[in-house]
Order: sequence, then C-alpha cells, then structure tokens
Amino acid sequence: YTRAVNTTHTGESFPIPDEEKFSYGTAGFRFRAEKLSFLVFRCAYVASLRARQLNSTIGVMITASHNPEEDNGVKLVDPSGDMLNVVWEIYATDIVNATDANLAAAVRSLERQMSQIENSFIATGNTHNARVVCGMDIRTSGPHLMEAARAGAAVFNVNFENIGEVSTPILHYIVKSYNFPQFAEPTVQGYYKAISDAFKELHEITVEPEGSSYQPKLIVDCANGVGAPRFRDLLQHIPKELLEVEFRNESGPLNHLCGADFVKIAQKLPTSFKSEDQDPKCATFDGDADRLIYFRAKTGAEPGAAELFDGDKIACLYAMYIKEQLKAYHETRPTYNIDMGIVQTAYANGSSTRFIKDTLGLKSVIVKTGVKHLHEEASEFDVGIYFEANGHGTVVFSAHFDSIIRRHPHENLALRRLALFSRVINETVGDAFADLLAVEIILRHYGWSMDDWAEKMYKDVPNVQIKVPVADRSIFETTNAEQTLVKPDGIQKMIDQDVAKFKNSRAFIRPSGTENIVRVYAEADTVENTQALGKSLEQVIR
Ligand code: 16G
Ligand code: ZN
Repeated sequence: YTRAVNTTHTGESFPIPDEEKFSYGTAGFRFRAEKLSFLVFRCAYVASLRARQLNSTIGVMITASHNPEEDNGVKLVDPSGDMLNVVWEIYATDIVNATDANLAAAVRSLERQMSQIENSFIATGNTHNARVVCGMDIRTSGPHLMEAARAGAAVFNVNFENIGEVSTPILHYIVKSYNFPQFAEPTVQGYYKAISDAFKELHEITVEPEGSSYQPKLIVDCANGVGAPRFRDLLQHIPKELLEVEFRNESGPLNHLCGADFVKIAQKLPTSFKSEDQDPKCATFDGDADRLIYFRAKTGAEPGAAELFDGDKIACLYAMYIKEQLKAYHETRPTYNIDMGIVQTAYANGSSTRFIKDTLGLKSVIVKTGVKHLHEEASEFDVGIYFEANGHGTVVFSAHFDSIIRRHPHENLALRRLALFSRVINETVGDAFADLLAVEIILRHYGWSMDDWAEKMYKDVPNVQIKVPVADRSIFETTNAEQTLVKPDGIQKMIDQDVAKFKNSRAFIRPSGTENIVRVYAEADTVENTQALGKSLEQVIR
C-alpha cells in the first residue's frame, strides 16, 4: 500500500510508502519538498477538522525557515495564534501516518477522542466560521504545496484562504485576528497597520536623552527570504525619519551564507557584508522572518568575523526597559502588582543569565529548546519575556496585565509605554519585524549606539556550537532542560571531566530535533579554550 494526495489538482502526487512514519517535531513536518505535498494535504485535512471542531480559524504555514531552498515544511497554528496544541500534535501525527485505507477509521477515532476532551463540532453542529488560512514563504515548492493544502481543506468543505507569501509571524497574527476581531483586521495590511501604528505612537512618547548616540538607521540581511518583500511593505507605513533601512540579500539563494541561523552559528558576517563597511548597525532575519539577530563587524578579529547581539542581548534589552517602566508604574500604583520573568534555553550565553540575575535582579527560567516550551513558561508571568539565543523570541502579556492597562489607560506614562510596547510586539510568536521595531524604540529611549549596547550590558563569554553527524540520534536522551545526558550511559561523566579541565566552562550535548545530528555547545574563558573543549566533546560522541 501507499499513501497519496487524494486529488487530481495537485499534479504529480509522490505517493508515500505505508511503512514510512512521520512525527510532528518542534517545527512541524520538515522534509525535502517531494514528500511534502502528501504531508501538507493531510495537515490541512487535520487543520480543517480542528477548525470545524472549534468553529474557528486555524493556520497552516508552509516553510522550512532557515533550511535550504530544497527543503520545505508545514506547521499548524491554533486559533489563539499560538503554536498547535500538543494534544493535536499527536492527532496530526496519527492522521498523517494513517494509510489511505484506514484514514476514515483514524478520523472516527479522532472524533471520539475529541468529543471526550473538548467541545466537539459534533455536539454544536455549527461550523460556518470554520476556516483554514494558509501562508507560505518564498520557496519554489510553495505554490504547489499551497494547492495540496487547498485540496486537504476541501475534503471537509471548510473555507480556505491563501494569504500568499508571508512571514511565519504574519500568518500567526492573522489567525489570531480572525478569532479576535478587536485585535486587528485579519489581513496582511491589517498586520502592517496595527504594528506600525503602535510603533509610531510609542515613538512619539519616547524621549531621546541628552547627548544620545542613537541612529535611526540600519542595514538588514534578509536571508534572501520572505522578510525582504514583506518588511519593505511594512516600512511603507513608517516615515524614513523614524527608521531608515538598507536591504541586503533580497534575491539570492535562500539562507545561503546569510540569515540569522548562519550568522549565529558561524559568528560571521553574511555574504555581501564587509568588515570595512562603515555603517555599524546591522540586523539579520532568517528565511521566514521569525528570528532576529543584530550584529556588526568585529574589530580586532579576522576579516569577516561578526560581533553578535543575539536573542539573549535582545531579551536583556527588553527586560531592562520593561523593568524600568514597571518600576515607574509601581511607584504610582503600588497596589496593582504586575510580575515579570525571563525564559531562556541552555543555549543562553552564561553572561546573559548572570546579567539577568545579578544586575537586573530578575530570575531566568531555563527550559527545553523549541518555541512552544518557552512560550508556555513565559505565559506564567504577567509580562513574560522569552528568547532563544538564535534570535527567536517575543514578550507575552497576561489578562491581568490587560485589565490593569484598561483600568488606567492614560494616567501614567510608564503604563502607556508598556501598553504600546505590547502592541508593537507580536505576542503570538517571535517576529523579526516587530522585534526589530521594539529594539529600535529601546535603543532610542536609552540614546544608545551599538557601542553603548555592547558596553553597557555584558560581554558574551566565548562559545561554540558544533554539529556532529551520527547514525542514530535517538540513542541520546537528556534531562535538566537538555543540559545533562542520561543516555548513552557514561557519556555525561566524560563531558563533566572535559568541562572541569577549563575555567568558567559550561557545556552540554543534545540531539537536534530538526536534523539527524547531535549538537555540542561549549563555553570557556577564552576562544582557544572554548574551541579545545568543543573539539574534545566532539570526540566523546564520534
Ligand atoms: C525549531 C524551533 C526553534 C529551535 C530549533 C532547534 C520552533 C518554531 N522552532 O526551529 O525554536 O531553536 O528548532 O533546532 O519551535 P534543533 O533541535 O535542531 O537544535
Ligand atoms: Zn524561522
């Protein structure tokens, strides 16, 4: 038996052998594009089931983020705009792995499970708001997969909307806007308007301090991805005096020698950026523009080296600003308490975690890699900042926060700033555009140049990341937010022994959730020692 896309509209359908099993990972399903028409078709089918069950809008995003052009992927977005509910990750996996012959039985079993735990459409009967909204990045396989998604949603006769080439965060935002109409108009234009209006308003009440070295200018590396056209569109809504952006890497090979993932791992300037470039402030997106990293040429290093202002630095910048506003607010309103916290992963630079603790006097919670883990933990706070070092992050605000804002809308400048900040930010998921605008507001507020940002917070400890190919990554099991290996036996002890040989060192090894490799991360007191530690850990698992 084989499984196939059940339609003639999608052209060639690349049937999938029944034995081949897929699982919904941290980034949904991600493969070489050939396998994906089937996976996208079944995912849209699952999305339409969920849309009918909740009588609301579900999102489908076709992207493989920072991976090469030949790959693609598909992930689902819940009605809140957040990532797919974990229970549904299992349902999606079951439906995708069902053979054509037993698909109907799989759906019936799913409906039975659904009616037990959630209010099923079978109970309410009302499904006229059920809708699947689908976006794609700019890969050549995108339009074909979009048709596979359309076919998947058509099986249950659910409304289908193709919103075209968008960043992943734009899709999340539109799904949320469909389900919460007071939030924004559910269109790409609605997204631009909501974010840029909030930015302009917040800009107006942000006062640049005396002697400010802030410059409203930067160069953006677009990874040759969807960030280029969509960020250009967004900037149409923002006057040049407020922010002037020069675009680079707009139309070459996707994610090749450029983009946030490349810059972060290689710690190098992306292609078409030169060490001698005079303009010091640069930022980089990944292929679907849900990651943002600032950088500049590193002085006194080999040509092409980049100094990074990564997710950790952005998180700390947000934390500093929000903490200051909260303090000012609490001075006038001590009775309404708003708490805040920061969530990071094991990849957070040790200096950032120490800065959060010792200088900001806040706590950093460390969780497993993957946006959903960070998002969930951050939602425990009234203001929850989360960032992965790789540049994916945002801030989430609680209902309690919203109710305080509504209670005291204009009486307090700090509160107004927080309210507007919460609207510049895309709460649904990390958003390179929204995050960039938020960073610019804060740099302006402090009057900071890149030099100031580098000097006034903390210095990264040297660190390396090494990808080690392995035959079977499933033999590696971790605990302690991925910082300790419990399997294979004995390896953690060898890691500990290696780490103990260096000063200020820290290291961990974890299996990748997205590639068939194991990742080594190491920090130590000097660049040489960090590399030596990384190399010796690589030997441990080879
Ligand atoms: C996915 C995750 C990202 C994580 C990365 C880790 C989402 C939307 N994306 O891209 O957050 O950093 O995987 O990859 O959750 P790894 O497991 O290969 O290190
Ligand atoms: Zn991405």
